[in-house]
Order: sequence, then structure tokens, then C-alpha cells
Amino acid sequence: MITTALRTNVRVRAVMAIAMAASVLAIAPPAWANHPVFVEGNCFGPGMGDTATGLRQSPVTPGTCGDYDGDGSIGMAEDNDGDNNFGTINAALTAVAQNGRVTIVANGTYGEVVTLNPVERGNVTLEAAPGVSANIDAVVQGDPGSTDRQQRPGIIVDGCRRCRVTVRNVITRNWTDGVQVRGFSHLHLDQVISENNLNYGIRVKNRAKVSISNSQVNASGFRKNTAGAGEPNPGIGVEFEDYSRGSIVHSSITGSARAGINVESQAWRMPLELEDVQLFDNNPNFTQRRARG
Ligand SMILES: [Ca+2]
Ligand SMILES: [Ca+2]
Repeated sequence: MITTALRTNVRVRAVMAIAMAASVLAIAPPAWANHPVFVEGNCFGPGMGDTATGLRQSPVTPGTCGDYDGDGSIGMAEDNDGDNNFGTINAALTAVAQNGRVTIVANGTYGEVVTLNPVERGNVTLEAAPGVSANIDAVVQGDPGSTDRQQRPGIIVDGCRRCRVTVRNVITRNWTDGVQVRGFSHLHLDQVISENNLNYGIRVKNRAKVSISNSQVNASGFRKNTAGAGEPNPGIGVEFEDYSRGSIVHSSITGSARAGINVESQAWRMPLELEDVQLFDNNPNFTQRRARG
């Protein structure tokens, strides 16, 4: 038989347990966002030539057209169904709060200005899985946003002193700048293809530090659309400006309208290291101006 004292003791313990649980809930840290998420692919509509339609919208036959999780949704419909698969790159970056790994897992074309702007020691990686073609492209057939996007950079990296950004195995094309790096960003570009961007393939500004490996920057300054050939301003492959610094290894910079690499630095010391870099058919291959600011 349970005594009154024992019953009281059990009640007290139960109340304490509930209080402790509530306390744990109250002080539990927010879910850390440094988890991985996936971005699904997409495909173009049926037809050929003038009858071809643009990017397909949901629903699609489950498991086709880049529908990685087989739910029949792609694109923005996939962004909003509450799982860890997304249809657009920026929705995935938002989901990890610019602090996590975003992997593109199926072939796709992404008509979106991709912004990577971690804060407060955030670390973010955007990459396509090996063998996946992830084309971040200003021009998407049939999409009226194509005109506006061609006036913007494709990938903007605007990080912080103690943040790190990695971009791997993606294509960026038809923008003003294929990749624009600002502020105090620390960025590693690996296996990135920047092609047919009008003003710069890769433009590094301010005090950013950028390492580039196994990448190709080609045909900067050469972009032609329905309005005709674009006028490059200036049409440089890779530029380092201000107090930025860089290292480029095992990469190719070719076919630029103007310089392949231009260093337009206010830093007194040479801010660039090169190793095994192919510079060919640029105009010229390398220029440098040190302006003391
Ligand atoms: Ca899906
Ligand atoms: Ca989803």
C-alpha cells in the first residue's frame, strides 16, 4: 500500500520532471541549419524549334523531368511541399539559412540570380552532384524574366570575414557577370564553367578572397540574343579589383573580348597567384594596374 508521503513524493517528482522538460524545451537551441538539402532538376517541354516550350512546370510524370523524389512536383511546387527537396536553388539556400550544403541532384536549368550571403561564421556550399549538369542561366526560353536577368550577375557571393562559401560543378551563363564576389567574402570555386557572360566571367571586388580551381572561363564579352550581339563592358575573363586577392590553379581562361585576367588593384602587393592556368585567345591574356588607393 502506497503511503500518503510516498504519493506526495511521486507527485513532486512528476511535477519536477514536467518542469525540467519544459525547461529543456525553453533553452533548446534552434535547429541548426547546417544540414544538407537537395535541389531537384527540371526539363524543357516537348516540341522542337519554334514549337518547343520552355521549362516544364508541375505536375510531371513522377520520377521524370528531374523529379528526384518522385512526387510529381518540380520547381516552385517542390519548394513549397515541406520536405528537404527543393525546386529552386535560392529556396534551398534559404532553407539552410545560408549555412549548409545545397546539392543539385538532377540535371536542370535555373533561371535565378543565385545569392550566397552567409553571416556570422556561416558556411555554405552549393554544388551539383558529379555528372549532373546544373546550368544557372539568365536566358530561359519562354520566360519573360530573361530580359531582366541578362542585366544582372548570375551568382552573387557577399559573405563575411569569418564565413566560407564553396561553389562547385555549376555552369553560369548569359549574365552581366557569371560570378560576382563582394565584400569580405571567402570563396572557393571548383569545376565552375562561366561562359558567354557579357561583362565579366568572374569579378572579384572589395576585399574578397577567391580561390579558383579546375574551372573554365570562356567567351566573356560574347553574348548574343534576340536584340543582337551584346556590347561588352568590358568583356574580361577574370578581374580582381580593389583589395581583393586570388589564387587560380588548373584552370582555363580563353576567348575573352578583353583581358583574360585583369588585376585592377589598390593593393600594393601582387594580389594574385597562378599555377597551371591556360590563358589563350584573350585580348590580351593578362593586364594589370596597381592603383594606390
Ligand atoms: Ca519532386
Ligand atoms: Ca520540396
